[in-house]
Amino acid sequence: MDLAVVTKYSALYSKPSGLILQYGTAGFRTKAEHLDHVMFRMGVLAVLRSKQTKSTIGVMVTASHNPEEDNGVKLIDPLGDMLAPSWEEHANCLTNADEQDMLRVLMDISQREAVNLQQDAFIVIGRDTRPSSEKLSQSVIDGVTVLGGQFHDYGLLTTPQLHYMVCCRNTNGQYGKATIEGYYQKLSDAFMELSKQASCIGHEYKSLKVDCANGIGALKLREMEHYLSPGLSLQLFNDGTKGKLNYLCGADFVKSYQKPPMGMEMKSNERCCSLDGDADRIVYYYYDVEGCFHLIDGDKIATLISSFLKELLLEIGQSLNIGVVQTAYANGSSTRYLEEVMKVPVYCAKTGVKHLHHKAQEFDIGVYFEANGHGTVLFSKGAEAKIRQLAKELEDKEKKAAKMLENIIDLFNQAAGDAISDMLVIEAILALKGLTVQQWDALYTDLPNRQIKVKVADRQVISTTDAERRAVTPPGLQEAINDLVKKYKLSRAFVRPSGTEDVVRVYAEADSQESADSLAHEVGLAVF
Ligand code: NG1
Ligand code: ZN
Repeated sequence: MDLAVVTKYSALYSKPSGLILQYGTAGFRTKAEHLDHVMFRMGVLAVLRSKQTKSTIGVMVTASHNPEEDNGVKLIDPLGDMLAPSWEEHANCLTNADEQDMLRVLMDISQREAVNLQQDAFIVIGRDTRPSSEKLSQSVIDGVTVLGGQFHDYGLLTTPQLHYMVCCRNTNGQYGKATIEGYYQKLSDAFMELSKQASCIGHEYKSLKVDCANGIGALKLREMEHYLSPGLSLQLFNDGTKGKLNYLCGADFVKSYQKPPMGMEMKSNERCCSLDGDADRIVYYYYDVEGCFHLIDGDKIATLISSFLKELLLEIGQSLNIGVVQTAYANGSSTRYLEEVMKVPVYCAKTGVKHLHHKAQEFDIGVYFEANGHGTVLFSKGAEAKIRQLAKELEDKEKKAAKMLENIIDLFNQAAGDAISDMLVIEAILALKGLTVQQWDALYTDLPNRQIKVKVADRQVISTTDAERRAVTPPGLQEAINDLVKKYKLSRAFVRPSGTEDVVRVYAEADSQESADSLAHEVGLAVF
């Protein structure tokens, strides 16, 4: 195989002059019309990574919660996890190379990573419902085939479904079958088992209203619905038949604006949830009888899940260690509740699930969620084997608890945070514990908080440390933030450059909404 063949075709995918992109929190993202060359080059890079790892690699075309006009691409590594950091660097070099430097960059990557160019390569591809996604995924395929890579195009998939496919293919089907039916079957089997256990103790599922952000989640939940019946009945809103993707709806909108999505019919005390544009995030919410809106975010999801897992471990008499991983965006009340009431160790990682995933792998059971509802639970090989063995050996109450844990393991998508899988876990736990959405919400009270975006000339002038909780540059910024924070009670604030949008994000929390709002505003001014 001769790398020079790439240069013959890459001119067809010309790079807009002067455009420099960074492989950020979740791959490359920008306006869809600027991404053709990136897609072609990422197809090529995926082939090199596949040859090097002798494994199937995934390429997902999506820009998740970003506007419909945007798009993006990310590579999925052999175990279904995010691309290794050294290859993110290669992705940057390749994407930003001028046409005449392409061959040199490709040869450099191949040499440094000792890629055997004669090795076979296999790539799986998925895409979201954006109008630009189909054409862009064709550019990925062109990049794959130019280097002789084999591929399977799954077409429309949620991001976590593609992570699942990659994981299945590289573990000889041990994780599950690498088909969309295999995914539905695995999750619904586990869910229906839990469902039986819930009805044995007199609890039942009710219906759930789901805002699908006018995205892929709607299509996939429609396909999955009959696997879940009788059991859970879903009412889908913002299913893409009328509205625009992520516009005034979806998990990111609900979390950022702390209000319900457009197009959802909500009655008081009804349990509702929102997915994001590629269905890897979920948040819950409801209106109380006084008409007050309550958001149940990723932090409260992590709390519900870890307290349930802790109870089950206690019942089966196992001291497997549980750790919870959050980011700087986690509400201060959630961290306090987890540490002080639940006595669970909590760790703070940098934003982006790749960082949380990595940290969560250190525990027997690692629960990780971003406040925006992106997360999952990882079970170590040892913990999983132990639980499966106990589910066979134990008796009575202990056996039931071990079986529940076993089903929970199968219900989680351990390759990546997955809104559909998380939704089913949450629904199962609520039913098994007989909890209403209000009781779940009442675990603790969130500190009022505000997140805002600030446009600056160059967001990269801001660098941070301590899991993004303190600014290192520009000089004086952190001191200014410290002074502002001192003015408010129970307050905390930080800034960081976004990895998916050309903005600086500001987060503030304080004892009242007014204080959180004005602290965020003042810190925003300090960023200029
Ligand atoms: P950036 O734009 O780097 O803040 C956002 C989210 C991340 C993650 C990624 C990928 C916040 C504050 N940030 O990243 O948590 O979900 O998008 O979708 O929500
Ligand atoms: Zn997403």
